[in-house]
Amino acid sequence: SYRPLDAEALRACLGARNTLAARLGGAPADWVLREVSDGNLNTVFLVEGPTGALCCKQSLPHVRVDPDWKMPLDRTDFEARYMRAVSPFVGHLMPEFHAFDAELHLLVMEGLTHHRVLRTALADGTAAAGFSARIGEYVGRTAFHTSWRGRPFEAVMKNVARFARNTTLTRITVDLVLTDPCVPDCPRNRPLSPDLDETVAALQSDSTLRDAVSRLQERFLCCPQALLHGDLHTGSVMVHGDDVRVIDGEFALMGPIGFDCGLYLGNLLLHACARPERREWMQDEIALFWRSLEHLYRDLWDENPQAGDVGALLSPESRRSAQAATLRAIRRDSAGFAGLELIRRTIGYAQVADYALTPDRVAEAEARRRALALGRTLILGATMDEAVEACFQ
Ligand code: SR1
Ligand code: MG
Repeated sequence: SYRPLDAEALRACLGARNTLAARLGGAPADWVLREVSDGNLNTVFLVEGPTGALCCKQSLPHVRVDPDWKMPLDRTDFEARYMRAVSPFVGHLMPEFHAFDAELHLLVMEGLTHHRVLRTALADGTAAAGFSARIGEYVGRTAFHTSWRGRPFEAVMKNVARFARNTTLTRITVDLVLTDPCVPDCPRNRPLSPDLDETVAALQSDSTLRDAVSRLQERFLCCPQALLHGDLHTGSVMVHGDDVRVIDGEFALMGPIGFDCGLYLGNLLLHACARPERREWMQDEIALFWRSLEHLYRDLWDENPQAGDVGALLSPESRRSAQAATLRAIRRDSAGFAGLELIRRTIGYAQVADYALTPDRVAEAEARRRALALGRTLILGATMDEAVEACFQ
C-alpha cells in the first residue's frame, strides 16, 4: 500500500504509531510539519512536537528533482539497513534510527532541528572550523569495524550480500560519478558556459585520463574493503556548532575505503575552488580529517588485533607496517576519487551550489576550470597537497 505521503498523510501515519507519537508528545494536531527535501532523490519532512522531533524520509518512484527519471522504491530500505549496520560503531555521529516502514518505504529518525546541511553552512559562513575531525572519526570507525580486519568474514560477507542488491544507486554512481563526465556529448551532463568548451573537450579526449578513470572504476566495483556510506559529500553532513552528523546513507555498498574519503575531500576542494580565499581553511580541514581517521584506524586495529580473519596473525611490528601500507593505499584511492568528484560536480548531472558563490560568470568559469584541472591532476596520481599546490597559483 505504498503512496507518497503529503504532510497531512504523514501526520496521520505517525499518529497511528504509538512509540513515534510518544516521542513527539502532545496530539497529532499539535505537531508542526515542514517539508525540508534538499537532496536529489527523496521527500523529507521534519516533524516537531511538544517533546521531540522526527525526520521522516520517503522514497519516491522517481528522482525527486526529475519526475521523468523513474526509479524503484528500495533506496530508503538500504539507508535503514546502513544505519542499523553502522550505528553501533558511530554513535552520535549520525541521527538516531527510530523506525522503518517497508510498505511506505518510510524511514523515521531523530529530527535534527538545529542542525544545518554542511554545504549550506559553508555557503553562508555559519560552519564552525574543525568539523572534518568528526568526519575522519566517522570514516575511521565505519571503515575499521565493517572491514575484514574488524569483523569475522561471515559478518563482512553478510554485508557484501545485502548491499550488493543496492544496484539502482550503485548504477547511478557508476554512471554519474565514474563514467559520464569523461563521455563527450553525454546527454546527462549539464550544458556549461561556452567559455569552458575547450577545457571540457580536452578533458574528454584525454586517453591517459580515461585509463586512470578505468582503474578507479575497477577499484570502486572490485574492492569490497568495508561498508561505505557511498555518497559522503558536504550535503550528506549536518552541523550545529561542533555537533556533526552524517546523514543519507542510501548509496551504501561494500567498496574501497578511499571512496568515502575522496568524495568528502573532493567537496572541500570544490568549495575552495569556488571560494579561493578559503583554500587554507579547506586544507586545514583535509589535514584534520586525515589525522583523525588515521589515529582512530590505527588505535582500533591495535585494540582489536584479533577481531577479523585478516591480520590476526600479525606481530605488533608487522601490524604497524601493515597499518602504514593500508593507510597509504587509502590516501592514494582517495586522491583519485576526489578528482572524479571534482570533475563530475563540474560537468555532470548533479551539480552543486558552491559555484553559485562565485561573484560573476568569469569567476565561475575560472572556478570550474580550476576544479577540472585539480580533478585531472588527482586522478593522474598526485597527492592532494601536490595537486593543490599545482592548481592554485
Ligand atoms: C540522480 S541522483 C544524483 C546524485 O544525487 C545524489 O546525492 C548522489 O550524489 C547522486 O550522484
Ligand atoms: Mg543524498
